[in-house]
Amino acid sequence: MKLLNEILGTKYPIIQGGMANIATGEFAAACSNAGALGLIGAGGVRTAEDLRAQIRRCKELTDKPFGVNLMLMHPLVDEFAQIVIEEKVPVVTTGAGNPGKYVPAWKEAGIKVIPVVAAAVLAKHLEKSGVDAVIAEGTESGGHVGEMATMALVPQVVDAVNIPVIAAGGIADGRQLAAALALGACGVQVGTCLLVSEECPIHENYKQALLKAKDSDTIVTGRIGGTPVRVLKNQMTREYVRQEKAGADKMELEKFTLGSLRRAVFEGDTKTGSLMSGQVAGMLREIRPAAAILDDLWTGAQQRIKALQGLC
Ligand code: TUI
Repeated sequence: MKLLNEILGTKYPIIQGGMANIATGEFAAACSNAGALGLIGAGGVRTAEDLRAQIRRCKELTDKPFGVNLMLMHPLVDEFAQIVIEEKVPVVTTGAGNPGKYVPAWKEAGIKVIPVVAAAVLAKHLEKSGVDAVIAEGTESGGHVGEMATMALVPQVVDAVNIPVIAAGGIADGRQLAAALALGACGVQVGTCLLVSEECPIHENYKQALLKAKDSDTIVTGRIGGTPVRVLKNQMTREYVRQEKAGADKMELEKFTLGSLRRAVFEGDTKTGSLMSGQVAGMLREIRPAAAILDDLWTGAQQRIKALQGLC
C-alpha cells in the first residue's frame, strides 16, 4: 500500500481538514509548508471572487501541494466548482454530500478528487465515477458529522473499494494515526488538533476553550433537524437542546444557529457561538506551531508501530 504522502507529494501522510471560516489561504499555506496537505475551506467563503483570492494567496505563500475543500451544501458550490478548475487547484476534497456531478469536469482538468464519505455505500458509488481516493470521516469529528464511528467506518470503506482510503475523525496523536494505518487507511485528515496551532486564525477565546475541554465536552446538535454538527458544549448548545426538546421546528433551530460559527471564530464568543470541535478536544494541551503538531503526529505513529512490532 502506498502512503498518502507518496500519493500527494507531501512530507507527511496527513491532510489538514478544510474547516469552514477557519481554513483560509494563509492557514492552508502554513499547513502545506509544515508538511501536510493544506486545504482552503470554501464552506464559509461568501463569493466566488473571494475563493479565487484565497487560492491565489495560498499559491503566493507556498510552493507545496495544497487543495480546496468544497462544502456541497454551500449555495455557490456550482461557481466554486468552476473556480477550482480555472485556478488549477491540484487537489479538491468535498464534504456534506455527493459530488458525483462535478467529478468528470474535475478529472478532465487533472485535479485529484478526494470526497469525504460517512458510509461505505457512497464510497463505492464514487469509486465508479473515477475519484482518486476517499476520506472516511467518523462521527468523532468536529463540524458536520455522519453516524458511524471511525473505528467501524474505516475498515468497512477499505473493504468496499479499491482506491486509497484516508481516515478522519478522532485523530490527534501518533497512537490514533498508527491505529488508522492499522485499519487499512493510507493516511489521515486532522482538523481539531490544528485549531490550537499558532498559525490557526481563530479567536484566542476559541483556542482557550479547546484547551480547557475534557473528553466528553462535545455534543452533536441538529441530529433531529437533519444537519448534525459537533461542537463544544456551551450556553448555545444547552439552549439548542432545550428548544429541540420543546419541539421547535427545523427553521426555528436553524435561525438560532445562523452565524454562530462566525461569532465563535471571529468574535471569540464562547457563550453563544458554535465552537466546532471533534471529540479529541480533551487531548489538546498547548498552542504550538503547526509543524510541531504534524511532526509529533508522524513521529508518534512511527514509535507506536515499532513498539507494537516488539509485542509479536
Ligand atoms: O463537511 C464536513 N464538515 C463540516 S462542513 C461544515 S460547514 C457547516 N456549517 C453549518 C452547518 C453545517 C455545515 C462544518 N463541518 N465534513 C465532511 C462530511 N461529509 N461529514 C459528513 C459528510 C457526508 C455526509 C453525507 C458526506 C456525504 C454524505 O452523503 C450523503 C449523500 O448524499 O449520499
